[in-house]
Amino acid sequence: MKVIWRELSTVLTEDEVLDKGFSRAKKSAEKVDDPVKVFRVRKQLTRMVQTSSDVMSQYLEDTEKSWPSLDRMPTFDKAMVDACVGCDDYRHHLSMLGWGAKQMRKIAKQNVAKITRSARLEVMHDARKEAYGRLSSIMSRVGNSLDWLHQSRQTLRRLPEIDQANPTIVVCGAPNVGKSAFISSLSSGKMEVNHYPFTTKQLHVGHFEHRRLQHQMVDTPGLLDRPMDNRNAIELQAIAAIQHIGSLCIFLMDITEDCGTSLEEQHNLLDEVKELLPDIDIMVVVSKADLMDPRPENWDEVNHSEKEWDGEGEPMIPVLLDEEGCVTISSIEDVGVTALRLEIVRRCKENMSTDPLLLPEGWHRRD
Ligand SMILES: Nc1nc2c(ncn2[C@@H]2O[C@H](COP(=O)(O)OP(=O)(O)OP(=O)(O)O)[C@@H](O)[C@H]2O)c(=O)[nH]1
Ligand SMILES: [Mg+2]
Repeated sequence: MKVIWRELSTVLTEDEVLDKGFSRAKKSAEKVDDPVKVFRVRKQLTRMVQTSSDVMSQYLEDTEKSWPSLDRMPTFDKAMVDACVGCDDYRHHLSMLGWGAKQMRKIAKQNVAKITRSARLEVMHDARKEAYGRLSSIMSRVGNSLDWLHQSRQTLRRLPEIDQANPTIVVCGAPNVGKSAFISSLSSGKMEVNHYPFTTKQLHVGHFEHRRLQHQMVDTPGLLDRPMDNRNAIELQAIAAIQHIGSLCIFLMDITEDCGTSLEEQHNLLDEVKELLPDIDIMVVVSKADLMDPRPENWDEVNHSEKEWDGEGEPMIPVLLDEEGCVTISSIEDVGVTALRLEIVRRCKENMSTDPLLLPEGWHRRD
C-alpha cells in the first residue's frame, strides 16, 4: 500500500465549515413552499437544522476518512508522520472530527424533534436557534483540529512517496557530492521534488524500471550528510524511517573535495551512516569521475558498452573503476551510470530475496 499525501484535499477552517453548513441550510429552507404558515415555518426550520448538521458532519466525516489511517500505514510513512507531525496528535485530531460529526447528528435529531412536536412558532424558532448555537459550539471545539490538519497537510504533502513493495535505493553522502545529479541521471521520466519539513534543501525521488520492476531512489540532503551531534530528534526519527525502506544504500563520495567536505570528514560520515543504517547493504561510489586526472582506465570500455546496450536483458557491463579500484560514475557525462544501475538491480535483488517467507517488518505481501 502506498500513501499518496498529495491527494489530500485542503482542510477548511472552522468558519468556512460553519458558513458552508448555514448557507446551504438557508438555501434549502428558502425552497419550502406551503400556504399554511405553521407548516411552512416548521418545514423551513427543520430543514435549517437538518441540512446544516448534515453538511457539516458530512464534511468532518469525509475529511477524517480521506486521511490515511495510521493502523494501515506502512512503517516508513508512519515513522515519517511521527517525525513530522506526531502520531499521537495525528490520531487525536482526526478522531476529534469523528466526535464532532457524531455530536452534530445528535443535535439535529434532538432539535428537529422539538420543532416537529410543537405547534407554537416561538418554540420552533427557539429550537432552531438553540441548534445553531450548539452546532457552532461543537465546531469551535473541532476548529483547533481543523487548523492542525490544515498545517500538517502542508508538511505531509511534501514528503517523498515511497512504495514499500518495490526496491528502494537510499542515496546519501556529504552536501554537494552529486546525490541529486546521480538520481536524475538514473531516472527515467520526471523526477519528483519533495521536502522534508526540517530541511530547506530539495529532496529528489527518482525512479527507473528494470524488467517491469520499479526501483525508487531517495535522496537524503540535510539528513545523512553531516555529523551526528547536530541532529535533532525529528531527524533521527526520519533516519529510522529510512531504515525501514532501504534495499540498498549508495554512499557517494567526492574525492576531488570539490564539494567542500574533506575526504576525512566524508569517511567519518560514512562510518556514521554505517552505524545509523546497520541493516542496509551500503555501497560506496565515487562521484564526478569526469574530473579525475587521469580518467578511469576503463572509461572508454564502459562508455562504449553502455552506449551499445539496447536496454534488454541483463548484460555484464563492467562498472567504472577509479585508481583505487572503487566504483565510480560521472552523472554529468553519463558514464558508469548504466553499469552501476545494473549492479544496483543485482544487489537489490539479492538483498530482497534472502527468504521469501521472511519479509522485513512493515512489508505487505501482495496477493
Ligand atoms: N563534473 C561533475 N560535476 C558533478 C557531477 N555530479 C554532480 N556534479 C556537480 O556537483 C554539484 C552538486 O551536485 P548535486 O547533485 O546538487 O549535489 P547534492 O549531493 O545533491 O547536493 P545537496 O543536495 O546540496 O546535498 C553541482 O554543481 C553539480 O553540477 C559529475 O558527475 N561530474
Ligand atoms: Mg541535492
